[in-house]
Amino acid sequence: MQHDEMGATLTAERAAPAEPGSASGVLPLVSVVVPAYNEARIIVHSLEQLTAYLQTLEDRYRWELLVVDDGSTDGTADIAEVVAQRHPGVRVLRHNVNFRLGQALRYGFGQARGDYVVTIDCDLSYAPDHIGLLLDALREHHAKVAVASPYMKGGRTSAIPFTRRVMSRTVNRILSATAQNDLSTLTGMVRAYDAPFLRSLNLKAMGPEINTEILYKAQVLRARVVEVPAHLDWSGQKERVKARRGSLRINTTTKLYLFSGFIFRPIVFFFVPGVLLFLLSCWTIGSVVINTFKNLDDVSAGSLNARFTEAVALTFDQRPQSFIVGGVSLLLAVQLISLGLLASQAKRYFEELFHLGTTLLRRSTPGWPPATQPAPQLDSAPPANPPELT
Ligand SMILES: Nc1nc2c(ncn2[C@@H]2O[C@H](COP(=O)(O)OP(=O)(O)O)[C@@H](O)[C@H]2O)c(=O)[nH]1
Ligand SMILES: [Mg+2]
Repeated sequence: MQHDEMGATLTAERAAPAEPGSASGVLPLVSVVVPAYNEARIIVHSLEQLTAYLQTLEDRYRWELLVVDDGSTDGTADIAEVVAQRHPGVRVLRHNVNFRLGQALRYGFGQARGDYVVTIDCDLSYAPDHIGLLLDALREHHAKVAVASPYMKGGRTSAIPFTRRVMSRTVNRILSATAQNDLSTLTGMVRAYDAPFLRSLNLKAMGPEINTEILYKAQVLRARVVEVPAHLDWSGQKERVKARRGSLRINTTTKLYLFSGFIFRPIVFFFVPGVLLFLLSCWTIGSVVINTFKNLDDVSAGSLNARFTEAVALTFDQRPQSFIVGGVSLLLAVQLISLGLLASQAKRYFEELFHLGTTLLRRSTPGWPPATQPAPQLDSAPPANPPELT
């Protein structure tokens, strides 16, 4: 992804990223957010695995684990509460009704107190040790987002049903192409985030498309996003695969993600068909013109104007469809290309506003800039070596 020109102020703000907790000698706090919807069958096992893993990180991090039960009807929250009694680090947040994944994650993000936030599936289709890998990558690269990526080089998948695998890969390829970044997995939820960055994003998505919304907004802000090769493994989920309402849900999610592709780069969706239609219109109108000139020799003598009119009429008699196809495709091409230009202009306005809004939000956050970072010296001369952007 690009990580270049932020506005000058934000550049200064993003310089010299502080290691959370490093100044005070307190270990950084990691908030692991686990959304759960009707996971009664596996929640105890998952939470035990996750807490056991998080305990192995305790020499480097403090942690809290937030389960966001999203109106489950199978008692998931009550069961999770039992686990929370045993582990003081576990908290259960509840929605009374199902608000869907995006809203659940946003609720979790709002409640998270950590310096870092990690999101992970309740079914542990990504093993808990991805948490450590993601946090390491985030800190090592001074990134704002680290994404677990089964689709990058070095990543892999196991036991994913064929249609699901093909669909997921295809959607990710399309998104990667439209987003013009070098990420391979844009739809995955298993990620680590720099918490202040995440809180500044003003997220809106209700559903799973929150995952692409975050990446899109990170791209607008030129934030650094890194990928970590991951292993997506469904081999422990045979029952689950059978039980799920499968295709319907995948299809809805696919549509939402493809719409995210449109948000990433709307111009592609108008421009490409527009240019194709324009080529078609050039071809048909071109053939009409050539035919008309050929017919010019065959029509009876008269003024050039009269001959030309007759030649056009003759061409129309010979191939009326070319006139219709050429005319309609030209009209549509002009419309689509104009819409593409308008959409990209609107996107630009949105990005400017989002950039401005985020800057204001960050500046109005109490405690900003963090004590561990030097306040930006707006009056001083720029540093000889520009700080690395993150
Ligand atoms: N809070 C919440 N979590 C959900 C919802 N749907 C799915 N999840 C959780 O999101 C995670 C991923 O869901 P899953 O069904 O495994 O999706 P997949 O791995 O993408 O096929 C799991 O932890 C689910 O419990 C929802 O509507 N609300
Ligand atoms: Mg899953």
